[in-house]
Amino acid sequence: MSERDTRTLPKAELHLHVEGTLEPEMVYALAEKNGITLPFDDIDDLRSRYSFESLQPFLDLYYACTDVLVTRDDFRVLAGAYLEKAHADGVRHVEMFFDPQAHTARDVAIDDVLDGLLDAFAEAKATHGTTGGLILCFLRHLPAAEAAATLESVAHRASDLLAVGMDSSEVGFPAAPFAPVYARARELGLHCVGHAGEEGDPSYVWAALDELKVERVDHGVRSLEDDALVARLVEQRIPLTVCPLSNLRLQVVDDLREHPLRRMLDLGLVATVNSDDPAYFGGYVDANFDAVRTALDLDDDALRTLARNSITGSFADDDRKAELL
Ligand code: ES4
Ligand code: ZN
Repeated sequence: MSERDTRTLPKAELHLHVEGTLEPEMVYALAEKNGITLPFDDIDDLRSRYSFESLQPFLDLYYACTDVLVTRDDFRVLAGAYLEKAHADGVRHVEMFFDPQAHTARDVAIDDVLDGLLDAFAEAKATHGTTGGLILCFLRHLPAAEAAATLESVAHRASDLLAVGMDSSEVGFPAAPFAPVYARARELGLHCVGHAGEEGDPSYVWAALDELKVERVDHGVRSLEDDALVARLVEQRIPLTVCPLSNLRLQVVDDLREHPLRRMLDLGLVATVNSDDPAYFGGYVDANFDAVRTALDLDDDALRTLARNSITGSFADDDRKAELL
């Protein structure tokens, strides 16, 4: 299958941080519009910083750039630009992460964040028929009490959300304190997902499953170090939202030819391919498909399985899944 063909495969994107779609040009345009001084000399200086030794240096840059997002329209424009690119890559359904605490900490109203993102989804639905929704992520490096307060602040709008998730720094930040927040999210009718096993060892994936009761594991690549964990993920058909170019750029893998994606498929795991933070990691979803197709020499069957997994692993309703499969 050529790059042209992977692009036309109907697929869902299940691991995409909308703040991670902030391209350098938009960072500078929004900074100027909103009167924000950036901690970089200029756009070229910003561009020179896109090489990361691990997750944390990336997150530091990601949060610095996020500060340019202020108004409802900023969020609409950001998400709208992503949804257009995703459509061109054959993405028909998007479950989009956002980090409300990165915005409310700067006194941006959470309603403006939600409304701007929902505006973009409404436009994409009208223009392209794109379906999907929002996944509110808790920042795991902050106290669970702050996550709980964030969730309560939008509890009256739970129907505007699809799920809750958890992201940011992983190692050293246990999941267990967030268990009551996840229980509350379920009470509100929300699905539950979470980042685990990106940099963290398999114990982080066990904790996401057992403490948070996640229905999907975001990344999860380190799960392969634990056979019992793999057996559990296969048995329960828990989807893993894998992000190959992210793993390469954050040095989770040294070389894409060593990426565990092919082994994951061979083991019967429900693996999917996603772009994570495409503005930072060198490409949107089709670039990720293309990179693993080449590096792992994936055949057409494997590529079709990955696209199908993204649809079956989504929270779309059965009618929509049937349409896309
Ligand atoms: C993230 Cl790649 C990654 N890992 C954890 N948290 C994140 N937030 C945005 N991108
Ligand atoms: Zn992520």
